[in-house]
Amino acid sequence: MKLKFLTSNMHKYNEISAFLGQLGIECQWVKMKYEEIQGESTEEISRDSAVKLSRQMDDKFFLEDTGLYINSLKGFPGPYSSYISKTIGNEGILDLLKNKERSAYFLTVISYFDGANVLTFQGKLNGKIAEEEKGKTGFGFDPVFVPENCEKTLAEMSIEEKNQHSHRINALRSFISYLGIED
Ligand code: ITT
Ligand code: NA
Repeated sequence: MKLKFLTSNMHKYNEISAFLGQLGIECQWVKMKYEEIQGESTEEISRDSAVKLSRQMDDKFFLEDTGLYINSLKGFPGPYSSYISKTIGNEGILDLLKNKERSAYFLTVISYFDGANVLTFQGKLNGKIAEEEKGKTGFGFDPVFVPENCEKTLAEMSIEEKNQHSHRINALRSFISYLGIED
């Protein structure tokens, strides 16, 4: 079996293809940077992107959108995660959280175009924002995110370790279970 994953982000591709590879599923990288709407939820951004791209793709594909939701900031940056990562970055997040409660979660919404319709699948990872940046693997907010029941940030983990409980892989599990594949 083969699945097409549309993303500009090599790290996302590496995580997803490592997991699918173990199940004997080939992940084909459609490397493409696309315009996203500034939606009000990760779900809306993900779905809107897939609906628009389905008009120019002649085959089934999936993509995903991910956001970091910080509870004491009422879910910020959430759907603004791309912008915040590019502007204030991890240092800015740490500054905003001085003397604040640090629990947070990642949310990934996979949108799958099945040739006719777009279906969505969600995955979540609970955790907290670290006191300082740590680790060199991964990307984005990984150096400041410590998953629940872990001592390390996601950036101190290998892809295999991150994949054991990540938001992205939780969404992927729900997606492949819909396709009738067992992991
Ligand atoms: P696409 O081409 O797939 O859209 P992207 O890098 O633009 O790739 P997103 O819009 O989904 O991806 O990501 C929003 C922000 O969240 C962005 O700054 C990412 O670096 C960050 N991010 C996404 N997934 C992450 C993860 O697993 N760990 C840490 N940061 C992540
Ligand atoms: Na994106």
